[in-house]
Amino acid sequence: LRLYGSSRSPFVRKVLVFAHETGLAGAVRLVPATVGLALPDPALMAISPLNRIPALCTDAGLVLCDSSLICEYLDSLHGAERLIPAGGEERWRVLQWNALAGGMLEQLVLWRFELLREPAARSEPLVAALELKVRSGLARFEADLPRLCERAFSIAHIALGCVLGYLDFRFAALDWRSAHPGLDPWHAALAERPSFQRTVHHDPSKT
Ligand SMILES: N[C@@H](CCC(=O)N[C@@H](CS)C(=O)NCC(=O)O)C(=O)O
Repeated sequence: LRLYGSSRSPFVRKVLVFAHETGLAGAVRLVPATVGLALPDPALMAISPLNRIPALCTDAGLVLCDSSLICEYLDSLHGAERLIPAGGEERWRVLQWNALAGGMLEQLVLWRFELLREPAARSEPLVAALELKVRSGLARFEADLPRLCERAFSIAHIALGCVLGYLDFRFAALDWRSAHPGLDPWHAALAERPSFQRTVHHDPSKT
């Protein structure tokens, strides 16, 4: 399995954590790919038409271009307990949390790209709206945390862990721990898992 991605991407991290948790990390080879929202890369687009990472290419020639879709595929490859429940209320709860976390990551990546623009070109109303939405997502997760903790470990736990990890990586100034102290011990425990330890964000341009 070839996974196009970067150690900077929270969506790629989600897939890599999922692969570790399902015992499939050894089967996934990371192929470095760098993306920019306004810099479509024809080589990447030949694999991933929307120029997005992660993209997974299987030996059978399947190309999957969305982190949740890739996780669903990986979940079909192992014999242990599924990290995406197959059915019932459990499935929809977990997918709802995963969707919320995925949406927050999309807002954060947009926000990051906006902050990389020249200050004069930035849209302050857009930045303010992105911050509001991310903070609102965090508040929802803090309120939902007792219910999340009651459930078996799943893609929802991984996705929320990737949101908080990405905030630490790119948005330290947001100081999410002060506003949402309830999430802090949960995240600290999650970050100790080998799957998270082995996939810590890294920016090669800063080393
Ligand atoms: N919904 C997608 C989002 C993936 C995504 O937005 N990836 C970013 C990098 S973190 C990207 O490739 N952006 C480049 C672009 O949109 O051109 C997923 O879950 O994989």
